[in-house]
Amino acid sequence: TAQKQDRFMGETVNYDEDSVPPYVLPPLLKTLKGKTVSNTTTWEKVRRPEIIHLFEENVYGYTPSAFDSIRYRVTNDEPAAMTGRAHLKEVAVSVWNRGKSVTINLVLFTPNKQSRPAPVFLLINNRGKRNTDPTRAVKSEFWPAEMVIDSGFAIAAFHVSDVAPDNKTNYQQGVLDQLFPEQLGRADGMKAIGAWAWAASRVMDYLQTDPAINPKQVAIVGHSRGGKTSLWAGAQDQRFAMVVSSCSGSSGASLARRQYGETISLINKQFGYWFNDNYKKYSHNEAALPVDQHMLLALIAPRPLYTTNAVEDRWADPRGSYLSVVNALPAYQLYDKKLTLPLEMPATNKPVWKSAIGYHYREGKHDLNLYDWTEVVRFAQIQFKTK
Ligand code: GTR
Repeated sequence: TAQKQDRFMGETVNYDEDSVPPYVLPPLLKTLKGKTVSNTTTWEKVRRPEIIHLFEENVYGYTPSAFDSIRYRVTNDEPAAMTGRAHLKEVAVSVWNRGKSVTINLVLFTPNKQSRPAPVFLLINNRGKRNTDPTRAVKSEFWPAEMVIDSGFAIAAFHVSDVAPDNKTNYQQGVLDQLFPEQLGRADGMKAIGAWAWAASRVMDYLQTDPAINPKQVAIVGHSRGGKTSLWAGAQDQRFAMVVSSCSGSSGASLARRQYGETISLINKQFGYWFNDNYKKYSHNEAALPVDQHMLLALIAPRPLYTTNAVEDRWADPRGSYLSVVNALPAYQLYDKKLTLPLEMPATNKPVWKSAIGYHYREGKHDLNLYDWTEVVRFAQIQFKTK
């Protein structure tokens, strides 16, 4: 039988459902002035901006909205890639601010089979660059480009290291020290996750200009730390028409107040450079956090949201992640009164798709694999009505 607790970084890690403390989530549909949100106008005009502000202030930091200029340069163009099935474009997306620049290298395959602009999945790649190999000499389930192309979607990726290296010693080298150095001196300044999400929006700027892409059908995808980032990117930038978050866990989809698996304290100790400095105040102090992660998911409404968990990934608190979706539902219901979800987690390998919400809990370990992509693609075909 599975261990009910563990030790990590000098702390107890809870894996026992019976030891989850009682908690009260911050209200999703009540404004800071105490007004109940009962329609989409109040949600969009008042409550949604309030919640974004709370996440900026307390978790991920502020995202700068301005920069001087952006330029796109195609560095490789192969109209008959993947034995003719796809058009490969590698694009250098360069962003300039006060005389300095950062370049995000985008890999993009679009399907050749169809003539109309394609929907696209954009992966925030937080693993090895070989996972998104443009030559296709290396193929990986983390980014199964051939399968996605054959399903009628384009597939794209950029690597987080172009933007903010995923390391506490040099995460500053990129967007932060080159373009927005003032962020580094602020307790509410964005750090690595903020920078990665910002970069996803710059890639979105490019995708809006590519005639092979349907700009209204861009799905942002991320796994784990990338999944935390896809949620934050999708929450802020409503041009993302769908958000996919795989095994995002603590400070992603999972409810912090459950303190199950990775807690705020543990993530701050190991990965403090992902979040703003204010987030440190909530280590062992979850109840004081004015948000919980269901409010992040709610910011995606009414757009399609697909989240996943894996059985062997208790560190990411699968149940807390599903409960987060359930608690985000009232925001979706402002748009779709009939939408409901089962209160209990679905069985393993039995995806739940209800209107704009998709979720599955699959066998296996912490990963983004072919099972995940296959279900996500099928869900997207329905959402984007491409089938
Ligand atoms: C873990 C971290 C998680 C998750 C994961 C990953 O070590 O504690 O929050 O981000 O890494 O990104 O794979």
